[in-house]
Amino acid sequence: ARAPVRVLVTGAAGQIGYALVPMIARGIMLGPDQPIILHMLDIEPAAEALKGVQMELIDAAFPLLKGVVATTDVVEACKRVNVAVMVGGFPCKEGMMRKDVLPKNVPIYRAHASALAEHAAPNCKVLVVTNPANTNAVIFKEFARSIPEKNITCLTRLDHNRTLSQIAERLNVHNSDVKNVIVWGNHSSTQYPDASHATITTTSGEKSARELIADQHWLHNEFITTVQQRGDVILKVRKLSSALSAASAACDHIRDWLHGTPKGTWVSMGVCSDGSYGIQPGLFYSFPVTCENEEWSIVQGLEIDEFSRLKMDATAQELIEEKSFAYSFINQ
Ligand code: NAX
Repeated sequence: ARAPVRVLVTGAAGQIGYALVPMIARGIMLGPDQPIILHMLDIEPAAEALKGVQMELIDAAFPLLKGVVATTDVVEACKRVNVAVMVGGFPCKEGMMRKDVLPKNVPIYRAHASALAEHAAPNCKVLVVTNPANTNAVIFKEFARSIPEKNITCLTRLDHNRTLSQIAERLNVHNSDVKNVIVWGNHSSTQYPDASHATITTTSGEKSARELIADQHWLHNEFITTVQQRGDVILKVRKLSSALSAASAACDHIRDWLHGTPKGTWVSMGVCSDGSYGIQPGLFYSFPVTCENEEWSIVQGLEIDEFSRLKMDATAQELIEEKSFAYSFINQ
């Protein structure tokens, strides 16, 4: 039998946590043959609720779930974990700016990153979900110097999946027939959902999405804004931010990272820029990546037209500003 993998979810008593932990326990993140020990961290005010989640996990009698650690102790939560999904933190409520949550999340990320750097299993893989996700990843990296930057990523897969679905809906095909969309940049309203390299599987072979969608105006306008603003729309109608789709995207992200992306297919992940596509090194920026042997690499050599260049630079600019704003708190 395989040794269990320890998966940490911070903020596990929150709404994404509540959707995510059963998915992990069912094998959706790491596969149907991989036993799991779940580590769940939350804070004192949520301790009772966390206990309740633990009880429900027990009641669900998941065959793959070999143990549950539910705690408000950061060190206990981080011990020997192989995968860390960072969802805990101060959420961005309706009407709040991303700028407002950043100062609240710096001390939280400092504590979690230091504890993981010291106590996690070697080669622990980290996924930052808490907003502002890209910049929290910068903060994480700063306070977890012993964790290789290759092992730190942030979630833009939800935006990627939203992009796939918008294209599928427009062409009246299933989302599994659409591949190689890209979300560039920040997980924010400046993100650039890009279908210029996307292809559609049709009965007469692979076709480019750009050719099938004759309406370039739609591709350059409504398509982009619909994806960019999808989170706000969900928040308005549900009175709560996206949770099940975020949890599902977190599973997709980790699964593809550890098990590899299918041949000829890429996904979007927020990773530390190495300067690819002219993006400032050190920014956590969403790129198209392929994964193999538990490592991601940025897809190289894609042709970038003038429209894309402007959008990619605008979202990079926002990340540069967020990063320097974050450093004003990191250096305090
Ligand atoms: P909730 O407020 O429901 O849950 C957050 C949980 O974190 C709470 O249970 C809270 O007690 C806990 N928490 C607070 N401080 C903590 C600390 N110091 N240590 C451990 N736990 C702590 O928010 P939820 O809707 O679950 O969203 C979580 C985060 O995901 C938010 O930052 C949200 O903005 C972000 N999102 C990111 C997305 C992405 O694609 N990157 C999409 C969905 C989501 O909006």
